[in-house]
Amino acid sequence: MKKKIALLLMAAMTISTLVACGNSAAEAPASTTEEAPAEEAAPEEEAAPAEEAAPEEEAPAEEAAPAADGELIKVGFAQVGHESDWRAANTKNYQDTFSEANGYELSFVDCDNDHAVQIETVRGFIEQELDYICIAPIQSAGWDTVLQEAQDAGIPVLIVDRAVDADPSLYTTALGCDMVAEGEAAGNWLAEYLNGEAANILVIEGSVGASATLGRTEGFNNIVANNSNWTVLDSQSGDFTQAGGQEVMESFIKSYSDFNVVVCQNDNEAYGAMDAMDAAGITYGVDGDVTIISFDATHDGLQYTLDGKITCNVECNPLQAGFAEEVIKKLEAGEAVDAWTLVKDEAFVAPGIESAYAVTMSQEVLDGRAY
Ligand code: GYE
Repeated sequence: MKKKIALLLMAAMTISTLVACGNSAAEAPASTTEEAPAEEAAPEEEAAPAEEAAPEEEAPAEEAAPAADGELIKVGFAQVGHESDWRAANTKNYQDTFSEANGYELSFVDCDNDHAVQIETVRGFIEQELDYICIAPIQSAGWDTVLQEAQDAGIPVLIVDRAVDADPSLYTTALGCDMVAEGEAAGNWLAEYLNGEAANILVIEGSVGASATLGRTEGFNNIVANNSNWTVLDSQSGDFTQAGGQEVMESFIKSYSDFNVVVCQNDNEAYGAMDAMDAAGITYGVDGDVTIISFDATHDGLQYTLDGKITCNVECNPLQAGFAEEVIKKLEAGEAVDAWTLVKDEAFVAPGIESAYAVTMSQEVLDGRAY
């Protein structure tokens, strides 16, 4: 790329990767804007990922580097935050993929679910004249100005995981799961499962304004509209966190006594919702009064599906960095890239349930889970 000023020196002395998140959402620090993640030092117990990914026996960076000239390719990643297990898996996947051993210098910033921090992070990447910028947008609105700035600076931008509302001509490519299709899969499975039975549904949404939330809500509501005996009693944001899921479920339990379906827009919210129902003596799962649907299908989420607690779990695969790397390799080679790459996913249901929309869960499926 054209902006390789003093790169050799920087490659030798810099690991700009910053880690502001733990491996588990449960360890997540409280969110404060003062603690802008860019300034946080990596916690001591966490080795910088570039070091993790480069054990001594591996080929030296020069040999593995995709850049023709052997220089490290500078990639900035403005990550959403550390709200969920899905996010932790996604972060690790980026850090493993964009390692020094693989030929990259990754500037990773955990934006702590703060849109303003994320915009400023991208501006920082532009000022640092990075070669590529990956953005997992916290919210879909409000991107035009900074995307224009990146374009004016000639830096390719990859919109990853979630989508933006901006004109696609303002960024190079986008990749991720189809959130509307995920919501529809959940709805279609529920219709098949209930087989005409009425549903009083409570929805714990993800973070407000996130495309993952908007898409899953839209998709699910498309199916609700086809089922005249389904009612969505309430729909509130649990911010994609376990604490948020618990809080929203506790307030639902106070307000509604007659519900038989709870839709949680990610696994962590489902864990919180289960805690709230346990505390209130409400039974759930294949043998209980309430059917829980979740999204993400992370390892722990699928364990609950195998155990019959989360009856249906709609996957969103967090291992997406390889798709981003493929785009970057093509751009490095001067090749054209697709405007959009779909990361495919599937749904899973508890043992004993056969579905046209989902795979029946087994120990084998769980064992094969990489995240
Ligand atoms: O479902 C949730 C995470 O954007 C698909 O964000 C992602 C969502 C995922 O916090 O767990």
